[in-house]
Amino acid sequence: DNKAFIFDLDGVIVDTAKYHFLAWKKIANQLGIEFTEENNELLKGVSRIRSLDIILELGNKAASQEDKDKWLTQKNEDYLSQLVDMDHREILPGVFDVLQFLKSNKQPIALGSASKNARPILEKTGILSYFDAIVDGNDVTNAKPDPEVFLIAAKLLNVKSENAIVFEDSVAGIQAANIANMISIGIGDKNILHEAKYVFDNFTAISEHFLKGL
Ligand code: B16
Ligand code: MG
Repeated sequence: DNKAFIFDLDGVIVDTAKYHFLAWKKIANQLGIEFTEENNELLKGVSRIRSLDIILELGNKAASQEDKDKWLTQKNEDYLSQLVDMDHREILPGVFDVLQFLKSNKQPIALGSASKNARPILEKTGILSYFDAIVDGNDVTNAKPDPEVFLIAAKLLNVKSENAIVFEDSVAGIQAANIANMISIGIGDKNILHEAKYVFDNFTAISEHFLKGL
């Protein structure tokens, strides 16, 4: 049976978490809410709207929809301004080699990200052409751990769920892959991503032999 490889974006292909953090920290501090890197873990893989709600919950603050919309726009403009100079150097270690290996073995590749900024990031880093399908925050209504994003990707690539392999750095994303009955591969800390079928520190730890055996 045909397989498909689905990649999350932030924290898997590029380390944009640091830029999201700086932009959210500005908003939080503006509202008098303390926001640490540890708090930022809660936002990984989570949609922009839900991220703001989590920050407001941390600070025990209520806000009008109008204010929320204003902060969401401000956060995104700030985040995008930090991506202006982004290029291929931002691609995380080993990712390019794995994409190249899969491509040369004619394996279908998809993106499955919560971000609404996924396309420009793939373009800037020069890897857009590796993807046979892109499913991002503009295409889904239900955020991870809902499996919608990965199910749409598998459908676009015409593969059954059990033949789809998902690379994820967030707990919500691993749960989404598991709920979809896909093969979940965590990229990051084993203790945090213990629900994943396999976990690797990063892509340099993933061998061609392992990929072939999936
Ligand atoms: P945006 P992923 C997620 O991307 C990030 O992990 C998360 O921190 C972010 O809030 C979310 O995208 C939305 O991003 O504001 O650019 O639409 O990990 O699913 O690729
Ligand atoms: Mg991620």
